[in-house]
Amino acid sequence: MVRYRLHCVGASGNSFKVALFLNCAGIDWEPVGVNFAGGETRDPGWRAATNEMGEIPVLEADGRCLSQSGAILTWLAETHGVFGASSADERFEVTRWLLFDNHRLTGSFAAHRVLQSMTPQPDVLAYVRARAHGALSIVEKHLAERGFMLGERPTIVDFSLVGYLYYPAEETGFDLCAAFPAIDAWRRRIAALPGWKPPYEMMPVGNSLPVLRCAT
Ligand SMILES: N[C@@H](CCC(=O)N[C@@H](CS)C(=O)NCC(=O)O)C(=O)O
Repeated sequence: MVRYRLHCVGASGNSFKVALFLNCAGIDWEPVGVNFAGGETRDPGWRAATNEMGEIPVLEADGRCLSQSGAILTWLAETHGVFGASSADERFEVTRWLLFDNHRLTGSFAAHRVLQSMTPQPDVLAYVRARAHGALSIVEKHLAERGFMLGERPTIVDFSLVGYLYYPAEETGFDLCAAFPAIDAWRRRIAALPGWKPPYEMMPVGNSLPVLRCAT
């Protein structure tokens, strides 16, 4: 029996953050598809049984349903002793960047990806795009001086921040290779880790978020 079950959909970069940890750590897990487009996460029964917050990812572990990718990553790193902080200072840095990722990078980059599929008001899209560009620029500057976010080894901070950055440019609206060379080199370093796979291969399950899928 597998130890972990991850409730997810292929298009969910937040789920990919957790899947990436599990695969790179060589831990046995299986994806559990969610009918996202069909409203499963809004169903009161799903919320009562799986996640009262109505969100994926949810990691089923030891009879518990864990949610919030940053909290799950922290728990996994502590439980398995890999990809986590190795000092009090690093623990502070991990928390700092996980919060930055959630409210700033993923918070705008993922919103932009969904919004551009829904043809919103151009000024709304422009605002979210500028927020995402600003967050990417901060990460780009940080990575210009180091191999990974906390130095020269990968940690859960990298898995969190990179969560949405392997989806196709046609889908995200950002050509990272051209505009953010340090981010592009960093995501290639992460893609070279044993266990890495692109999101739709890692989580070939579930029912899509409203995003523009390209052919590949
Ligand atoms: N901060 C959360 C964000 C999770 C999240 O936004 N998940 C999306 C799918 S990628 C979701 O389930 N959204 C449901 C909703 O917004 O109603 C995390 O990191 O796990």
